[in-house]
Amino acid sequence: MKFPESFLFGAASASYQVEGAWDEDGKGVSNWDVFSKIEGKTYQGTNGDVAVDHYHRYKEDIALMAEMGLDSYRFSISWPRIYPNGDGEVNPKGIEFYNNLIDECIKHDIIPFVTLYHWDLPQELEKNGGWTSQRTLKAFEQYADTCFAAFGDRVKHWITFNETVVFVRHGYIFGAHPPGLINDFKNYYQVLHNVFLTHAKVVLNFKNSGYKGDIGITHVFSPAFPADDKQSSKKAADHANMFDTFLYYDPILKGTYPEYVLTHLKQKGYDFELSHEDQEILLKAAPLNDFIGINYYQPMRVIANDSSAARELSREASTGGAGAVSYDGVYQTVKVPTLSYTKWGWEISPEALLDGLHLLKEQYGNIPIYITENGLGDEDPIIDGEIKDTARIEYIEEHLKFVKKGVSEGLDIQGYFAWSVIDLLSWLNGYKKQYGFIYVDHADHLNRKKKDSFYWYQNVIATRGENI
Ligand code: BGP
Repeated sequence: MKFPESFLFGAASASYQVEGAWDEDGKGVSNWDVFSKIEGKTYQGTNGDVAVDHYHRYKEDIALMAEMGLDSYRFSISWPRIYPNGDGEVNPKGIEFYNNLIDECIKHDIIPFVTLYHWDLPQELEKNGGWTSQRTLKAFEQYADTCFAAFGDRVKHWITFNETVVFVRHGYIFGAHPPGLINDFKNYYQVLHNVFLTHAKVVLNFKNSGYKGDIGITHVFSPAFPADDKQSSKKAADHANMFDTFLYYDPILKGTYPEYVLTHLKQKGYDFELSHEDQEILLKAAPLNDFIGINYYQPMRVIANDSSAARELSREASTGGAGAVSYDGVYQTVKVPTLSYTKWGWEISPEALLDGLHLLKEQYGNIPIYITENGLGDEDPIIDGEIKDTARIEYIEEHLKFVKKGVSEGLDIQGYFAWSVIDLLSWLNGYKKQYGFIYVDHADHLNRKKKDSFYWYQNVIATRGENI
């Protein structure tokens, strides 16, 4: 069986992780430009000042994507390039850059799939309260409108936010992303709600303005499964799914928050402001019928946290490997010796992706889905100058097999974007953790080189995945 003709084979990136040119052509400073320069926050002090210089090399990169045969390129717009201060004056050079990038994609028959927010917030807004402040929420609506008006004639697929729960949790609980706060639970839940509300408003604005195209949101997806058959582990997995999946899928797909979560938050004094008007807006924008983007890397195998162990707070502990106490202290993720893991301790389980998608279908019906990220972070072996990333090929092939199975079972999966199209800056793991089909030589002027996986994916796309 081949994948349907309309299925998009793509690959992804994000502005801060690829562009560089951090202070060029009128771009404002982002929160990551500042945060990455605080000692100890990133791996070996790496930052995105230059990244892989996609800003200057986008033509070369898109030509490579075209050679690979990509149907679609998912990239994000850097908000401070468009609005250097978050709101106020538009930077024409920022608009020009994304016009060029989009036109270059279209010239090569590559569909641009655009994320509005992949974590680089204008520092001016961060400084003034970030996502806790009404100014930021308003400014995002304005920024989104500006992008729809400038690029909406050519962009037909929009993602409002990338992985809300990740940037908010890392920012307000783990101290590992800006604004670098630790255990600020009250703001954590309030900010989650602020972002979901802003998403809903932007969706309604988009629809009411009559733009053509689809608009969705991308969530990380880490379904939880009990690590053993103890009743306490089952309960822990249910709790994890409530707080780590349904808490952020429900407001988008149902327009409400899970009662289980709201009750817990009230008991702990972490309940957030949810006005009647906000509730109406969430309900109006839900269910989000266009699509939901899913970033899938790994599931969680969990047991109850019976000890008094608290979560360790460090950059390393925030990089997602199994074997940590949950952020709320209720459960622990565990490494199961019989399962396989990446070098960074992320479980490799294509089966859990499909099981998880069925779980979503049970909860929300057969919603249109794009897998907006999936891939293997590795240190690729270089043998005689060739990049032999066999492990990545196996990883993606196995996941695509289960995606195909899902399609054949009737799940509405409309596309698959590998993370990442090119080696790029990992937020907390620098350039050491590679994900791309295209290698970037940091010792030789950031020259690009095709990996084995490049040729493999080229063949998958050309044959519409028939041999997978
Ligand atoms: C997702 C982010 C991506 C990317 C990816 C891999 O959470 O949306 O931007 O970073 O994870 O993560 P890492 O680089 O930590 O391995």
